[in-house]
Amino acid sequence: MTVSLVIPAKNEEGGISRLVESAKNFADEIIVVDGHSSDKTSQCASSAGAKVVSDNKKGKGDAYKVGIKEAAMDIVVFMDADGSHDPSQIPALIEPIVKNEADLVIGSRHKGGSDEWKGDIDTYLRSVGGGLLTLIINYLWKVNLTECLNGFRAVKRDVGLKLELRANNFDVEQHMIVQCLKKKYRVAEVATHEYERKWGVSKLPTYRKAYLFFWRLFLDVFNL
Ligand SMILES: Nc1nc2c(ncn2[C@@H]2O[C@H](COP(=O)(O)OP(=O)(O)O)[C@@H](O)[C@H]2O)c(=O)[nH]1
Ligand SMILES: [Mg+2]
Repeated sequence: MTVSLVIPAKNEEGGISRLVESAKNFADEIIVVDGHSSDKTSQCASSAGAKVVSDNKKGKGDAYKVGIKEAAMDIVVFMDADGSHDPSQIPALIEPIVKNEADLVIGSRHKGGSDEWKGDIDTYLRSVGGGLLTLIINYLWKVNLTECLNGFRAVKRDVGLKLELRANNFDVEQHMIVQCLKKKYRVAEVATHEYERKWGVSKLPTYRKAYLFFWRLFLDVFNL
């Protein structure tokens, strides 16, 4: 099966070229969805050989939707643009789809470890919040996931196009899982490792945006 790699990127000029170069052996096409970066993200990605498209200025979820529509291959792999994910893990990530055992595969940091969890308040909040969301999703949709927020994931393109994703922001990760489960698609997990962001700064202010995730779950539970 062929792979489209979709990389949402907002102000990631620090290393996007290297990332695109290092991913070439693991994808049949690379699409960088630029979030109207004020730096040279778009030019760097394009010179490194990626196809560059722009999102609609609504956030990471918006970038995912643009990326899925743009992708032309059998499987769409999503990977962050900050060096947190290792492209050499793509073959392992897509394996359950290739074996026809899953339609969506989430990279699990619980199973593969994360260098971003440093024991400070910010990562503690992310860990507790993410754990609570996963617990509720597991309980309501009768699954056994260890993780619902990792951006390193793979979905069958035809399934991705049918998901009717509404989330436009960082809440897209959990929403994609819930939409799959509601539509009876198979969701699997594979252990992947998360590295520390290697350049630039995070675009997710944990305290100010925490409500987003629980609000999305509320909307999803009540089909709003
Ligand atoms: N296209 C696009 N990408 C975004 C946007 N916001 C964040 N990203 C990208 O989404 C990925 C994850 O964001 P990041 O700031 O690392 O979040 P964190 O890992 O939760 O701290 C990175 O590749 C960002 O560049 C956006 O509004 N548009
Ligand atoms: Mg990051």
